[in-house]
Amino acid sequence: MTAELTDTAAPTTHQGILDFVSEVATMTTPDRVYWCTGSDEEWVELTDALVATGTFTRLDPEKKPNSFHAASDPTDVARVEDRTYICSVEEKDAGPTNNWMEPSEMKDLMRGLYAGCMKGRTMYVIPFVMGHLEAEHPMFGVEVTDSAYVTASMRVMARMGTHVLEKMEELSADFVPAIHSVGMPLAEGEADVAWPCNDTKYIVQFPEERAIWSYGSGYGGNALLGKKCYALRIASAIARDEGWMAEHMLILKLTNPQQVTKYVAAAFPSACGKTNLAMLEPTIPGWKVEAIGDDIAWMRIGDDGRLWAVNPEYGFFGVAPGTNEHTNPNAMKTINKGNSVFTNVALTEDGDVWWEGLENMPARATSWKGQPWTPDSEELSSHPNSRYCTPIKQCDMLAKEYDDPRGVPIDAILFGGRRKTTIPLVTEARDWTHGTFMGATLSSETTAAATGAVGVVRRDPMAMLPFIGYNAGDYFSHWINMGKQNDAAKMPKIFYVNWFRRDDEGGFLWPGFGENSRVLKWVIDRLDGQAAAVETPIGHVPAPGALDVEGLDVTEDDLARALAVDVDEWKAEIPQITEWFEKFGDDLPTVLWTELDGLKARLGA
Ligand code: GTP
Ligand code: SPV
Ligand code: MN
Repeated sequence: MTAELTDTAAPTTHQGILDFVSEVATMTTPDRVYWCTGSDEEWVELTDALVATGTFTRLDPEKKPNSFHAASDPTDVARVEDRTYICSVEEKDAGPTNNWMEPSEMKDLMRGLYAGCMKGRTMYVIPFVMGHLEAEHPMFGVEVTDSAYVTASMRVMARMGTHVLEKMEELSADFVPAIHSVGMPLAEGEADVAWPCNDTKYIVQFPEERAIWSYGSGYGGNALLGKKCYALRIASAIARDEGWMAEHMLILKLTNPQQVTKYVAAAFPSACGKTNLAMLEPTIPGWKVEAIGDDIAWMRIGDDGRLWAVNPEYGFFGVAPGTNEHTNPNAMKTINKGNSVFTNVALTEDGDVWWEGLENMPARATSWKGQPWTPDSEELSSHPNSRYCTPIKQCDMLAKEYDDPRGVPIDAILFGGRRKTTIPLVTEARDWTHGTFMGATLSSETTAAATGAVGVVRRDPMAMLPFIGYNAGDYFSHWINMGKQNDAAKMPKIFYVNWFRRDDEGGFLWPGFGENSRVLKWVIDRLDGQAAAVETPIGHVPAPGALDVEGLDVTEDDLARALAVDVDEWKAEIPQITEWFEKFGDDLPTVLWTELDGLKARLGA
């Protein structure tokens, strides 16, 4: 049995959508075509079907109402960066950091894979909008997918359904056509598996055509095409053309004890703390954080010359392991309200979910791989990249500005990564260009959010390495130009943070999570010159005593080491940065070489 909803008639006269859907149906030959409405009844039908096929297990409604556990195929657990392509017309427009294939060659190859690939399945048509439906230029998409899991998840992560389709029809709107297939057709009478997928995977963006073709994976970033594929890869290419920015950034609202409000955006690589910072519960008295977004920010210059940001998403697709009442109480509250999908975590005997780092470790559970699990088991109960998928509107500390199509004016941008050494807790850039240099040279240890080795230091510019939809050299130029073409005084100040510096025993020097509010306070106070800083070769860092550590349980020594600028460690970075920049040849803005020269001179390197 497949997760099947009945055929529905096309509920639109939008010719472009009708043509797209019929073309894909002709190519992929699904048994049924179902147009999603976004209704509550549809959710019930979809989730019932997913339970019937064994993809979903319903959780105990007393614990997590209207919520489901899913376990993927063990090979389909993360983004596949080596299978992700930017198929620009010219190879140079994909740049040195993306995989590339000539678009028609890629299409021929994928048409071969797509031919008949939805046989035995339902093709779901999901009209969606990234960002607000009431935006000045709403950003529409239509995802067609043969996965009920993807359909259910898209309902949580994006504004979608009949009201979006009606608006597209009314405006005769352009849209990003997005094709997704798990790549596992079913022969007549063949039983389905709980997590259909294919060993062959392609995650393909056509930036000029603004189209997305995805094949073989059911995992979030590979399959929920509104998210990374559209809102970052395609949108970054649109943003470059139109003079705005699509970034891998959280957005938060910060209110100080004097009730002054500031807005912060922060770019950290995958699984490096965006969701946690966005939902932070400050440990310093009188400060308040409200969330606006946890993964993606679209930022445009407003009429007032400031940089205004919106979160284009509608849900959180958060890393489960490590999430608990201490590290992220607001995420816990949000998911405990229910209406959520948990993928690749453990299932407990009493119908709840569990993962490493969560309180109340169960004596027995079923691991994400479907095996009996106990605290003595050698294997993890949950995949390190297991995720919760939960509606953003359930978050009590969501700022009211989330619903404002204009977004919020950003006061500060933070870059950050996961580095055991070298990078201090916080550094302030001297100006926009220096901040762009910090972003362009951002480095971080790889995580389980993408397949491949974990813990390897790599350059991840602006935390966008896997998400820049064009030549990264041109992307750096776009960043430089955003500063040049706009009033520098009105642009956000840029900072670089690192919550992950370690001591000699491998322990974190900085306690992180809620204590990161102390760093936010210093950042905000720097904006109007209230906090003291000292100049170092790499930028301004907190002057001794300038970071509010009242009541913080950290030794003086650890604090000093967390904040330290070690000239020798920085000298060791220089050849790596040089090698990184050389990759871009003439496409690297020369001001970034100038910044590197300045850094070298200041370090005496
Ligand atoms: P993506 O959704 O993949 O883009 O990740 P993200 O950037 O939103 O990362 P997230 O906030 O989910 O954090 C990833 C992991 O880092 C989790 O296991 C967290 O518990 C851990 N983490 C987050 N913030 C901190 C921190 O301040 N200190 C330490 N030590 N760990 C943190
Ligand atoms: C990331 O990997 O940065 C994520 C999760 O936010 S995914 O949507 O799967 O890309
Ligand atoms: Mn992310």
